[in-house]
Amino acid sequence: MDLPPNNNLDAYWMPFTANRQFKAHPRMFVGAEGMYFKTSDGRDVLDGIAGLWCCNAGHKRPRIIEAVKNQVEELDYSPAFQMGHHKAFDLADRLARLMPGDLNHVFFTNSGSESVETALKMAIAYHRARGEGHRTRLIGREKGYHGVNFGGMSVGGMPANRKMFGSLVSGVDHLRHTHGIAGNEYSRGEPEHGAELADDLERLCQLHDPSTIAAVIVEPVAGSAGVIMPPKGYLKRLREICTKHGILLIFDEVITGFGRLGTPFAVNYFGVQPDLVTTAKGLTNGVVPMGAVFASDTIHDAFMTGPENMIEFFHGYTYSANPMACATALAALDTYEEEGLFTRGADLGDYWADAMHGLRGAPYVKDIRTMGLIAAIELDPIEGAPTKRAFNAFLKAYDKGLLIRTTGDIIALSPPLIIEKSHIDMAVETVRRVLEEIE
Ligand code: PXG
Repeated sequence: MDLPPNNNLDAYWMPFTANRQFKAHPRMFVGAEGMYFKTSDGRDVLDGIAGLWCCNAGHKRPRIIEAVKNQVEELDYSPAFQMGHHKAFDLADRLARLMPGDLNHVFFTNSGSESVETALKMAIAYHRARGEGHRTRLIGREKGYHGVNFGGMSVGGMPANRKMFGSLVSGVDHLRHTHGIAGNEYSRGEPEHGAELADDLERLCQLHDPSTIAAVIVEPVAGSAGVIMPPKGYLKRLREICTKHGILLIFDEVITGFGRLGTPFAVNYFGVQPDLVTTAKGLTNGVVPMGAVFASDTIHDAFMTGPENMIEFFHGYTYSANPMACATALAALDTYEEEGLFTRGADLGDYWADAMHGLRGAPYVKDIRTMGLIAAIELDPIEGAPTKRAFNAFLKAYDKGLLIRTTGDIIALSPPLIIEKSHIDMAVETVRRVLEEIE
């Protein structure tokens, strides 16, 4: 392993990383192209997770490189407040056309976490704008992940991400999760059992009174907590209950957006229409940080009242609709469209699912779940040492030339959508050998 020029790994405090383990055994990338990363010791590593679920068109894509180069020469920055530039409007318009239904308004952020904060604030402010200022409560779900800022952490339901950070945002409650339902093991696509878990929202409506609830936020497919697919009919039922009680439904599509399920968005896949959608990651192919929140006409229009010289929504970021990000996103959309990547997950879905489910019976495997180009391989934990087996698998896979993600004792795979069958075969065979070799 080549160390950086000054040989010092100490100053960089790495995010969501076992810093001491990493610095004792660093894993450094020095390049990337197509489906592969190049390591500092000269090896090619197959990208099994699209960077971090974001490089949906793979790496070093010509259109994107070109767009970044041109943009930095043309307009490097443009003030986000009270000023505009053409690409921001072009991009918003294009995104609104891509998103089904009346989600016709796009607010730009710089990350998934910021998209979530933005959507939660929009929901509360929307109710207030129409005289329902008593609707302030936010409902998330156990095992949900909505980024790391205070709102998203509070509606999130991953205990490790919450427990160190005090009392969080008040007025938040959580639906029960849908993981581990008997009869749903080894599911392909939507699992059969558990739609009735959506009725948990009725329980929370009883408890808090629905008139106090502003919004429900869920990931259509939960990613970070270990790839948990919604039971058949679950999201539809959630929509119905929200509508019945005047509660907004937010889909957090930071992972599912931009082709991950074989459709442009999970909204297309499930045919359920939320009021707000949060995105990031694949929006720019991961190349420049950017997020986008989609809002329905109804929500947007509720803000567009009062004197015309007044700011309607007191929210935004210095880098909202940053020109570099907009140019990159436009080039990423071009690439996705030209290469049919929004639907490639559907075309390859059966091959992917067959390959992944072929790992049934490999050592420690207790469940496998697939949908689009996502897979979870859930392992039996080492007794008394949760997460260790999967982390060992991660290290071993990296040594064998495959990048995977692990969460708890679950292996997650979500490769670039340009993946070929031969890569899928390689990924599966590597995981199999890893499971045969680890303890
Ligand atoms: N919402 C969802 C559903 C996410 O998955 C965020 C919000 C936050 O996005 P930012 O851009 O602020 O990180 C995410 C991020 C993993 C993994 O492997 C998942 C995420 C990030 C990094 C790793 O589980 N999700």
